[in-house]
Amino acid sequence: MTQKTCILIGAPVDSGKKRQGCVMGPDAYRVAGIAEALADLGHSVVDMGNLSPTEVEPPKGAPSHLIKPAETIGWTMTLCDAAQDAMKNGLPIFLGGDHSLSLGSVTGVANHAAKVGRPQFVLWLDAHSDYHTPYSTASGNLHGTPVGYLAGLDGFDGFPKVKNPVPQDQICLLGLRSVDGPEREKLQATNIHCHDMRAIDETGIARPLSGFLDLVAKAGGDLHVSLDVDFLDPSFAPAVGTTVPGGATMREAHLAMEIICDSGLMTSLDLVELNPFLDERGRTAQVMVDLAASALGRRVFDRPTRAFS
Ligand code: HAR
Ligand code: MN
Ligand code: MN
Ligand code: MN
Repeated sequence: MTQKTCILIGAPVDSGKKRQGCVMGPDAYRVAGIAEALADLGHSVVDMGNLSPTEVEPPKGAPSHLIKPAETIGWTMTLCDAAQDAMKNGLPIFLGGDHSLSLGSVTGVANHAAKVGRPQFVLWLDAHSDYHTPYSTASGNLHGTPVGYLAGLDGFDGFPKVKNPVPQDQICLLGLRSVDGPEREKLQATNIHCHDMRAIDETGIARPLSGFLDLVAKAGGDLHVSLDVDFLDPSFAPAVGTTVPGGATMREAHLAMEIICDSGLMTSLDLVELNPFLDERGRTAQVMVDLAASALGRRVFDRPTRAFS
C-alpha cells in the first residue's frame, strides 16, 4: 500500500463508563509495539503522546444519571480539534481510551472532510450499536452514545454542537450482537447499515464489508474505522469491560482489516475499549496492534497468492 504518515494520538479516556482501566490503553499499545509495527511496513510514524481533556464546567440540565459528563465533554473538545488538525498531516490513529473518545475523533474528521469537500463515512466494528443519547441510556455510560452523537441525534445538551453530522447511509455498524431496546427502535427507523453477527455467519464478513466500501469508493469519501475490542470474540480478546460472547474470530477480524487495506479508503482509525487491567499477558493489546498492522498493509504475500507446487 502507499506509504502514509501515521499520527498516533494517545486518548486515555476513561470517563465513558464506571469501570476504570482504559486510561492505560495508549501505553499498552505502545508497549505492544504499534509504532514499530507501522514503521516496519514503511510508514512514517509520529507519536503525539497522550492528550488531556479540556476543563469544562458540569453541563446544566443534563440527565443526572450520566457518568462524568463534564470530563467526556472536555475530551470531545480536545479530540475533535486534534482530529481535525491531524487530518491535514496524515492518518490519525486514536489510541483509546473507551469508546466515548469517538464523540471527538469522528466529529473532528467529519469537520475536516466537510472542509475539503468529501463525504465522511464511518465503519463501526463493535458488538454494540452505541446509538444511545444521554436520555435513552439506562446505564449512564457515555461510551454507549458516540454513534448517536456523530449521526446528529438530539439530547446531547451541553456537548459541543455537531457541525457536520454523518449522514445515516454513510454509517455501517458491523459485528452487532448487543443492541438495547431504545437503540433498536431508533436504528430501525434509519438508513444506517446494520450487520449483526448472524449476517456474518451467513455470508462471511467480506460481503457486508465490501458492499459498504463500494459505497465509500463510489462517493469518493473519507473512511473512519472505529474498532472496539468487543467486536472480537472474548476468547482471544479478553481485555474489555463489556465482553459479549459470539464475536468475530481472529480470521474474520484480520480479513476485515485486509479488505479495508486493499480498498485504500481508510483515512482515520480508532482503537478503543482496551482495558489492560483485564488483559492476559498483553495478548489483547497485541491482537489490536496486529489488526492495525493488517489494516495498514501487513501481509504474508501480496495477492494473488499462488499455491506452491
Ligand atoms: N448498550 C450498553 C449501554 O449503553 C452497553 C454499551 C457498551 N458500549 C461499549 N462500547 N462497550 O461499544 O450501557
Ligand atoms: Mn463501542
Ligand atoms: Mn462495544
Ligand atoms: Mn449494508
